Amino acid sequence: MSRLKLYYAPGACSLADHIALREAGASFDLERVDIRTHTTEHGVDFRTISAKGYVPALILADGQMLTENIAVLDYLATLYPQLAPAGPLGHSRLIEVLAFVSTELHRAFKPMWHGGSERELARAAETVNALLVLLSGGMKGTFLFGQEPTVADFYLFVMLLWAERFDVDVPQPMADLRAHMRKRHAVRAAMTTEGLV
Ligand SMILES: N[C@@H](CCC(=O)N[C@@H](CS)C(=O)NCC(=O)O)C(=O)O
Repeated sequence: MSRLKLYYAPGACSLADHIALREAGASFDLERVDIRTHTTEHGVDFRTISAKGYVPALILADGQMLTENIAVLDYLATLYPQLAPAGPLGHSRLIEVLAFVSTELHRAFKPMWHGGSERELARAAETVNALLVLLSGGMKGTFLFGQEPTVADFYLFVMLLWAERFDVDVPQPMADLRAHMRKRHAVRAAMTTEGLV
């Protein structure tokens, strides 16, 4: 059995998993991946490690690899229940939000990351804003599920950093969530390690 190991790219969606590991106080290793060249910081072709070629990829204590952010964040929330919403429907609600963030919100940024036309960028910004308005309507407190953040907030936080980067307007509760998240020790540590601050 060994430590968890996260393959990440600075500021990418893997930042959510990185934050989760730090918030949980986990012992883990990190390896940076250049997602343009698919090369790890040790000069290895990342596609020989994960055929999918994208981050996050989490190596579990028994050596298995887990990919797909919904699965990785769900795994971390199961391992560290303080990062999951409570209640009988907690797990289903968590998956509901993770799926929304992944398949609706994350996907909506594609034109911004992949050189969309002016028109596509404007439409993407509108979509991101509308999705965030929808999500903020269901917030139960400062964070999505109340006064403590869960892995879903970490994923959402990365999307809110991307919104800032691409000058997308976000509703006030989302701007507040982003500001609260930024103040957290684990978040600052993760962002500093990734060279984002
Ligand atoms: N389906 C994957 C997508 C992950 C993803 O889009 N990762 C991006 C960074 S945010 C990446 O590594 N892109 C590089 C590539 O696709 O080659 C998931 O949900 O985890």
